[in-house]
Amino acid sequence: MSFFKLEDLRYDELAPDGDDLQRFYRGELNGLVIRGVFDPAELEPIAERLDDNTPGFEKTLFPEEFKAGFFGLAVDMSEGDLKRYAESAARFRQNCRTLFEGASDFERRTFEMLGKLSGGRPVEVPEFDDGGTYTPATIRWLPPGGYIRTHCGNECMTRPGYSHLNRLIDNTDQLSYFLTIRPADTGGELVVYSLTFDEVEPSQFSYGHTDVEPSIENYDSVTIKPDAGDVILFDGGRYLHRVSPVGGARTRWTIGGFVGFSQGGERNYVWN
Ligand SMILES: O=C(O)CCC(=O)C(=O)O
Repeated sequence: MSFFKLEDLRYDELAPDGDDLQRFYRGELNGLVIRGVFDPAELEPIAERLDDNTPGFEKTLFPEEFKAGFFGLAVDMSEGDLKRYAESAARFRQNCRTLFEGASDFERRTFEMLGKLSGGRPVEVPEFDDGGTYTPATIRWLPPGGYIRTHCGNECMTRPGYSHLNRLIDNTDQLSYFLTIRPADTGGELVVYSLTFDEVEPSQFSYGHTDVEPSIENYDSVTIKPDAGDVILFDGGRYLHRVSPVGGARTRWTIGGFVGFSQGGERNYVWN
């Protein structure tokens, strides 16, 4: 039996009051591929707009070796400058509405989906005291040759950018969610390892980031490659994971971030 409990279902099969987010926290489920959340035909024009960055998103680069980056600013990479982060989040959300014009709205559809998975709890973007908000997502940009090194979500909680968020969220875990806008022609798979964050040794950190690359292939893994329109929701907080090098001629585009419970568990937060 695999270490990773992965389920696969269609968006139109989701019950209105499922409790899958709780199942993740109880360890009954580790990954869920939700097929057909968006129509692939409405996503290809969006991928083309991203290729040209017509909405004018700001870019953040991953470390140079990844040959990749993302559109928007992620809070864990904000160096604790939450004012700059909130301003960037507002611009990202506006650009994202422009990006999805003519298709289903990204935030509306994603929150609808998460609402169905969260047993009727409210699903919200965290807010700052002055009314500014987090962004629910950023957009991963992996051109041919690009990849994302092995990492996990819960390491983000140790960074200065989480100083406000750590007072709102249940810090036991955070889940990752990604909508595939355009998959890689070849490669670009999500590889999830059996190694979990609590098993990473202090010597396996470099500048506050997990650095497990030399030994990671000793662990069991599962490989997942969702199609355009599918959402992968998985316990990327606990499980170390990476994106394998993108092959072919086209850029792989995904949009997403993190989902977690509020302290007390009465609501779910979505952020990146
Ligand atoms: O784009 C993906 O499929 C996953 C990206 C990822 O793991 C991350 O950005 O943390």
